[in-house]
Amino acid sequence: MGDESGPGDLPPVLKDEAVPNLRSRDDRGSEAAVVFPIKRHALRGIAAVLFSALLSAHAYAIPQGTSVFSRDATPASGSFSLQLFVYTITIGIFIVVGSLGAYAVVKFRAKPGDEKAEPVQIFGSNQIELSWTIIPVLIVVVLFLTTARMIFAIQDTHEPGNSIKVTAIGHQFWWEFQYPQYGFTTANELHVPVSDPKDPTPTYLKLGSADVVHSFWVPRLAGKTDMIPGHPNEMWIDPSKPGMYEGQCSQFCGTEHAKMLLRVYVQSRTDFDAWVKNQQTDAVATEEQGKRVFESQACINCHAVKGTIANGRYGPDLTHLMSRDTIAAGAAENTPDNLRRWVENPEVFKSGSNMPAMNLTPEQLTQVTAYLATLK
Ligand code: HEC
Ligand SMILES: [Cu+2]
Repeated sequence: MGDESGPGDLPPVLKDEAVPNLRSRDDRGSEAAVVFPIKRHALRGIAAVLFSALLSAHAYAIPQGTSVFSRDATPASGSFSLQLFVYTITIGIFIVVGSLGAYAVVKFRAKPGDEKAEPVQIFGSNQIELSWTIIPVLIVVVLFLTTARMIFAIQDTHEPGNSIKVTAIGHQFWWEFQYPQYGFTTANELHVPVSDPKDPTPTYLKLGSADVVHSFWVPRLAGKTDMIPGHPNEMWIDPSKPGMYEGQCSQFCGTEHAKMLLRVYVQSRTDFDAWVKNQQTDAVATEEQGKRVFESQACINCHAVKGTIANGRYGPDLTHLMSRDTIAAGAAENTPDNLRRWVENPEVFKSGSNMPAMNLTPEQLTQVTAYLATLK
């Protein structure tokens, strides 16, 4: 503090003199014009809150797609109950603070004749200061502890011996799924057996990345987990109902991030075993001409087809391409027509994909497509 500091430097409210009414009469003249926009903003705010409540109620009532309110596996139910707890507390805070605010706005409005009156000047209150410091700190501590407890409950599980192991690797802009126990690799569509709560067969995933950071997210089954290059992460799911569960990369990873979709097919044990058995077999090639075109092109530097010379790892494994419902990580349905259009020019479905247009002749295209269609 400098030598000159003294009462003269204090702001007027701290001085022992009357505080001048800061608003001149002229300002007050335009009050009516100010009130209306504020009302309109308030109405818009209320409408927005109601609209989002409606959306949440909808997502809550119809648990499908990628709703964060649905829960079809243990980790998702865990985060759901935590979510409810957090919402209860935060909605409670909203109601208390909102009503106090609304009460104060109505009760302490300027009334005609107030111009000359001086409001009561209050300079601090230990009780109020302490309560609005301690209560929020307690709330934050409670939220922190319950969240930490849930994170550890989900992470520190004992992996049963009969779990399915999958290594999932994020690529720009598709997913690789390796099944080390069964010795095969597939892409974009993960198959797992349904897990009966009485005799759980959970799937444990090791998550990695071939390039940038991606994030594995199937909202109905579990929270997001990042796929970080050089830093393997883990997660598990134990879906209790058969069905198809949609997911999506949830970490911006480049131009086609939005078209990096994934599907989890939860199957009965018999269906899953049959699927595994088929994935383990080599490709049966009956389209010799198409196979020759495929193997004479750069396709084999990027794609693997088990049992042939094609063993590229840069793109998805194509050994059982036709066992998938979609191509290019959900960008298009897997039909012969779409396959042809994709190989002719991947840009038609995914303009930023890392597969180049291969400039095949129409005849070569027909042959390659016929070959791809045999990879069942
Ligand atoms: C430079 C590497 C590269 C070459 C060469 C290449 N591809 Fe691809 N291919 C990719 C990548 C990467 C993807 C995944 C694109 C995505 O989903 O973002 C892909 C995807 C595909 C898919 C969809 C697979 C799926 O399950 O989603 C098919 C089919 C395919 N390629 C066929 C071919 C054929 C046929 C050729 C040769 C004529 C070929 N590719 C040449 C890299 C390549
Ligand atoms: Cu991604």
